[in-house]
Amino acid sequence: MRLDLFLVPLGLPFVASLRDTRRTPEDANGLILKLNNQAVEALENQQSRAERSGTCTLANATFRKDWALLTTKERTSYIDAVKCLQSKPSKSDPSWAPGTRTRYDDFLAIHIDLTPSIHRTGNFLTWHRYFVWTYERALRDECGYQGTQPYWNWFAHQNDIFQSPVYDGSPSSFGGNGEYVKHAGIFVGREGIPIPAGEGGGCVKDGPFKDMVVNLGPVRPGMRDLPISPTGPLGYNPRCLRRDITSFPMRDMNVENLFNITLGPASHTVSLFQDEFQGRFPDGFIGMHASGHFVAGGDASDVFSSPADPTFFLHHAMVDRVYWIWQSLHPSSAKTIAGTITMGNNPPSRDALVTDLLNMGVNAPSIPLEDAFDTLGDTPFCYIYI
Ligand SMILES: *[C@@H]1O[C@H](CO)[C@@H](O)[C@H](O)[C@H]1NC(C)=O
Ligand SMILES: *[C@@H]1O[C@H](CO)[C@@H](O)[C@H](O)[C@H]1NC(C)=O
Ligand SMILES: [Cu+2]
Repeated sequence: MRLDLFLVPLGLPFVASLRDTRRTPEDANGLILKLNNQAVEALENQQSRAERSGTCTLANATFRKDWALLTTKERTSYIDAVKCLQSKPSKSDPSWAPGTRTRYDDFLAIHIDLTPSIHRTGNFLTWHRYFVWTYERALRDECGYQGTQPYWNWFAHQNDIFQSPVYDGSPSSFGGNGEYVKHAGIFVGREGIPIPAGEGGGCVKDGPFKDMVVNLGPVRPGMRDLPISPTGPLGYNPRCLRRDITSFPMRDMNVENLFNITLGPASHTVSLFQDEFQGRFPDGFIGMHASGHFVAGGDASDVFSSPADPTFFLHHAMVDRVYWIWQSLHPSSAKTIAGTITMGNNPPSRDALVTDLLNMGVNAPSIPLEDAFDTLGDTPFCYIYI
């Protein structure tokens, strides 16, 4: 497959012209495509100037694609692999996570267990990068999936989220909304930014995950009237997958914000980038990362057990895509980190180190954080986004 077939020729002046005019393009969907092209071009330039080394290069990297651009057959092969993972027996130690039943649960369990040390921390971006990659590898190695991890493009279907091929309820989607259940709304973070209740709230009523059983959680549901798991965070609590899909949080997934974190003032350091990406909850600003979870509502709105919803991995692939774009366009900051080892430094803790290990539990060996900076080169990874 030739990479240049996917690229709109834009040239380096594109970034310069955005900076010069101090004007953001009007359309986030257009901007992300241009940024993606620009990121690939920057990598090509680094490679041709021999600023990059290692075995995985642009010539043999795999491509992660927009779910909307996959064929129906490609989508169903991904969904089949997810359902396969949900049917294979768990490998987790039951004395650690007594609630895990399936290989899918093994991913949910490690995310639940580590939540306080992988969000608003120095390892947030790299831990989630390795997590999504490990899941992609399990789909391929354990369930015969031939494709790559797709992403959910946040900037399409913002006004008609139920038309999104991710949530349209068809057999090649992740299903649509939950059954209507009267509830008091969904609340973001400890600050409790309110998201009005939508038309759902209950069990997902159509699509391939209609009968999915979620075995772990809830731990800290955004839908606060959901009872937390009586058996503890890693205990067995089988139930349906819940959603209350709403485009309300998408007000924070817009072109100004995308521009800000990729090329604008919030792109200048990793600290600004990751903090603006993860929202400023005291200001009522949810930010793109949390907004994507809250669009699905229900189980996805629980910071601990959000991977209960299989769309988690499409959302976090998009988070990783934006991180990858930012790294490619800011090579001098690409391998820097900021932040501590506790969520929002609460309780206060030491700074994260590039030698800290990214722990995947039974899903993959731990690797040092610094091995997850690059998606090419001599890392476990070998992919780019198109
Ligand atoms: C990519 O190509 C390089 C050089 O030809 C090779 O050493 C490496 O193993 C390849 N990597 C993958 C993932 O195919
Ligand atoms: C850009 O990010 C900075 C840093 O977090 C923030 O103060 C500012 O309000 C943001 N600007 C826009 C237009 O969102
Ligand atoms: Cu997470």
